[in-house]
Amino acid sequence: MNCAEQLNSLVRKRWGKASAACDAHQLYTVLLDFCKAAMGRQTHNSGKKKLYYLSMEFLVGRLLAGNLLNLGLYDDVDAWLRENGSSLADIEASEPEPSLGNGGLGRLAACYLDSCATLGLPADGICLCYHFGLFRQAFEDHKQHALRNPWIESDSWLEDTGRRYAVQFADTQVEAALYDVDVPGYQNGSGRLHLFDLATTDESLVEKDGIGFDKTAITKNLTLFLYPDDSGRDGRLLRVYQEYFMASCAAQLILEEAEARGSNLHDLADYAVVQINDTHPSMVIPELIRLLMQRGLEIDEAIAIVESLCAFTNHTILAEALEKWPMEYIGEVAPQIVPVLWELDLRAKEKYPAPPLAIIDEDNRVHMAHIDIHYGFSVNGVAALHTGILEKSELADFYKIYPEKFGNKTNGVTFRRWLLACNRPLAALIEELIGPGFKTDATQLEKLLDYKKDAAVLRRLDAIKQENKQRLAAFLQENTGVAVDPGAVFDIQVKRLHEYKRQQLNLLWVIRQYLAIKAGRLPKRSIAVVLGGKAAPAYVTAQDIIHLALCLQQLIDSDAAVRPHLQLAMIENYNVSAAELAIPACDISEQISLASKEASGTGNMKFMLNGAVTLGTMDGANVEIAQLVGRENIYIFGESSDKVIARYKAEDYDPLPYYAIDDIGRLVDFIVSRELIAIGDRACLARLHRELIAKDWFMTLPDAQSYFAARDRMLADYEDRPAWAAKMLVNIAKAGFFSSDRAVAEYDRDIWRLSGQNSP
Ligand code: 26Q
Repeated sequence: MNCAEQLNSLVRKRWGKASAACDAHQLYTVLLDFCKAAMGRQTHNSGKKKLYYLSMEFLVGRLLAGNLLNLGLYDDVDAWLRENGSSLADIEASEPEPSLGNGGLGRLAACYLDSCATLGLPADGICLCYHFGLFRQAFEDHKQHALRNPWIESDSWLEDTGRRYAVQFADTQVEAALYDVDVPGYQNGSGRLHLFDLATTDESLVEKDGIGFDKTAITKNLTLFLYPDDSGRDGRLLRVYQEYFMASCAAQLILEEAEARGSNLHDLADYAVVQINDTHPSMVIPELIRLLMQRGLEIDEAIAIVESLCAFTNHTILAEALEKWPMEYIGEVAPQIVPVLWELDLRAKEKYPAPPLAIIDEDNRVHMAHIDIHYGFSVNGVAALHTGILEKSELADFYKIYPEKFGNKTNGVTFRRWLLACNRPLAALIEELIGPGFKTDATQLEKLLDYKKDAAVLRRLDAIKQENKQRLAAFLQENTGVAVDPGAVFDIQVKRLHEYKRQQLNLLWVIRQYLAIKAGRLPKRSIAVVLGGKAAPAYVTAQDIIHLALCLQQLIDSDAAVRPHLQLAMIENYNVSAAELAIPACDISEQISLASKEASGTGNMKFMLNGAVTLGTMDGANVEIAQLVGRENIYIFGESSDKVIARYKAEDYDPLPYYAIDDIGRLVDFIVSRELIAIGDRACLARLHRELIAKDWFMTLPDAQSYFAARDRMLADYEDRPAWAAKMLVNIAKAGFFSSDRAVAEYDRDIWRLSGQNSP
């Protein structure tokens, strides 16, 4: 039977009718079964040694299209759907989107699983099965509201493995249920994502119209949400429960599987390697030691084994994001690991008595990163600049004692999802020009440079961008109500809301542009500014920035004199699916974090790969993008990370002198203008205004002038259409370095060492 015949027969079996008579959801369920059956026929990558990628987040996004693509079924299925009056794009809308991550760190984990599967590496991801994931964002009264995001249906990608694990908390024992999601590699290979759920989780605990619930009912709430509100003690304690629950499940699974493959536990490091994705899974270290001792090993040996097993990735240098849990919390959650932590701390202090190196500080707080660094064999940052800052400042004391542990692994993204699946027309053009080799060897994209002066190719590149803009404009109309001009320059900033990412700087430019248009200075071409991102529910300034964006959106959209020249659209509930629409349509990629604060960024790589030109600071991986494409193909502005770091050290930053320069003050004051206050909430706008002039912790104002100048220059350069298209082409051609295949191969070469140890 060919693919269409198989599908028709599946439809008949399941729904008792012809395919053409099915609705989208019915077709979706059949495709889910079809895809799962195909994945079931694949053999999982296997070998003696296996990687366990531990992460509290795996932001996988929708899985149908990507899985079909990797399985080589995409074109056949799409053709079959079209014969039946539908298309994959229609069907995809029926797939609920899991939101098992906040942003970059979670999406990175998902990209890495795709690459491990593709490269044939035996690697499984381990995470929790959050029933409602990260909240769904809804806008009401120009403010963010948090709703639950249910995604588990009776037909789903989850497979119940039937495996159950006991996890001991201080006052009760709970049962963990293991669900698996298969991860097919591109054209070959496959891996798994293990999701642990608490068997007794009770969804009815959650209030009807929001995300509130009893934080203390651990046996009912443990796997309801990702990273619930942590502003109070109960919320923080729940986070520790989640972390220990995952660590304990992971440790049990690792030992069980290693023994099943023939390990006697003394040789565990020949069978397993653990990558700890930021500090959230760090309790796996004391838990593994405890379990090894329970199985009869001496403490010295147990510690030595775990030291040769665990590797740590740091994703942030923001002090407030570094986890330090009160020992009291850990004692309340899992008293059995407390003596292990004291022992680890004691041994570290005997060798390295300096207080900044301690695991447990004078206030009895446990520094999670310090466990990983002392008792792991590898520490890596996620971009060259970031690793350098870790070594030179943030973790300098550790770098001095363990220089051999440190290394850089610049992030990467999977080109299957972020080019082949989300931008089919561009992928097809590239294949026509340079052949299919780039799909498995991304460095081959460089061959595109041969077409830098080929006017016909450049025109086609531009036409594809145009087609993608049309598609995004239709989505924005639906999602935001704003009618974006498809002929506009598309300027996009989509990412989590955070002051250091400086969405507020972007909005100051929008205000400036609005005022210019009001004063009769019209841009050559209309400009569509697209924003998107969620803010942590307890993060007031981030909520205020969203409020400002939504107020500005209404101000501009309701002004018939401005609307033809400037549009602002803030995507509601920005998620992976929205990213897949926004990124291919982008002309100007906003990567404007305060230098030194964005560890790497990965959106910057996806935009570049899809032919957007970056407007950015010398931060994170932007530095490496600039090196690769050259200064004529990127727009850099703002102060250097060295200068920013020095400023923080001097503690003498004052926004007021910058407020006084040129028209900056006028733009900042517009936040509390009559026009905006008429639309929004005076208190929120005034609070944001005060924040910017009295504090401005992420130094928006010193970079404002150079940002405005760079953005204006970019818009002017955009008018030389062939020259701009050549910049697009260079960006695509140079993106190969940012493939997660390269990143994962580096992890394997320097840290995991799976290749060579395993049979293919
Ligand atoms: C901390 C304490 C308690 C609860 C939660 C957390 C927490 C949760 C999520 C802390 C941090 C995160 C997420 C961090 C993150 O996404 N970092 C991003 O990682 C990307 C992948 O390496 C980088 O590209 C980004 O620069 C970085 O911001």
